[in-house]
Amino acid sequence: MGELEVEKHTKYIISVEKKKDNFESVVMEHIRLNGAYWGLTTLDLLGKLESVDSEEVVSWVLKCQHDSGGFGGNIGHDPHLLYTLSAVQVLALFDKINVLDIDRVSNYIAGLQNEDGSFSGDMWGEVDTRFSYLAICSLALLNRLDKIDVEKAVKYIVSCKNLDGGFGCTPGGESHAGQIFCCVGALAITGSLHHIDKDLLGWWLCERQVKSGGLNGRPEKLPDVCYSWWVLSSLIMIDRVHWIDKEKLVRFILDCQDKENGGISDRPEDAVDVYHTYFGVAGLSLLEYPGLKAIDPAYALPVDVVNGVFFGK
Ligand code: GRG
Repeated sequence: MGELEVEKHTKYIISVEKKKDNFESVVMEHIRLNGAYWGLTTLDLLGKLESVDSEEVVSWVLKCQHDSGGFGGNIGHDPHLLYTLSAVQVLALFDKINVLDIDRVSNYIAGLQNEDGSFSGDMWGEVDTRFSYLAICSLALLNRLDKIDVEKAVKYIVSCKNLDGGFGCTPGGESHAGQIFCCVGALAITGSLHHIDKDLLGWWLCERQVKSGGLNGRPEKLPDVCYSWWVLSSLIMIDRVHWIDKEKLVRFILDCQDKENGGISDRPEDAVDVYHTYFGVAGLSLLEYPGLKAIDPAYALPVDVVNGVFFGK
């Protein structure tokens, strides 16, 4: 298993940021803003954020903004809530939310709320509880939750709750750990966790741990490092994280490292990428791995960054 390869992961993240023509950069072209959030948050958790030029990052993020006020995944791309939250989070990492025209961004987000309280991800109208989380988390960080009907937003999320205690994309949709994070996160941010049966959901979530120590996203599926975030953050928010074997999960994540070139993969021996590197390090942070900054389970940002947003530095 060994230790967390902090220096190698730092080098790996910086190399992905710089390269524009390798396979990983090309397949991530349309979600580069998400990639920036994953990579930069990883660097911050590792205590290495100063290795990037913050002015360069902030000016690039602003170039991804669309006339509507929302952000695209890269310069000139269409806006979507998926990239808008990443833009807000990246700016928060550098204490630069104030460079935004906050009303313009929050009007774009609020304009995507539907009559039943749900959110569309963009102007094309797809509805998903992921988008409820993205809207609520972004507006909370922008201090503009008052622009939406929070009560209706909560009611819609609760309508996506299943008999097994979990949540799906839309009412009646299968419970999935990723959607559960979105729903629990949005309920936590809006002070609505009382809508959750914590023992029932906690039981479903802790059953996600398989023999190797890794977590899967739903029954009978393979474990994947990213669920170390989706499952663990949800368990923490409902106060049931002591129901899994933390040591075994730490071991699983560390076994997914590329110990030679840095980066973390979905499962041991697979190819690494920035997404799994982030969720591996974020999972270890939730598990209180020594030397890592603490991460907030609802806002998915380092705790000191969240405190800076709400209480000032
Ligand atoms: C700020 C951390 C953060 C998130 C933003 C976009 C979003 C909000 C959350 C996405 C939640 C989600 C649905 C995660 C699941 C991602 C994933 C691994 C999907 C794969 O699904 P399947 O069915 O995989 O291919 P399984 O593991 O079920 O086989």
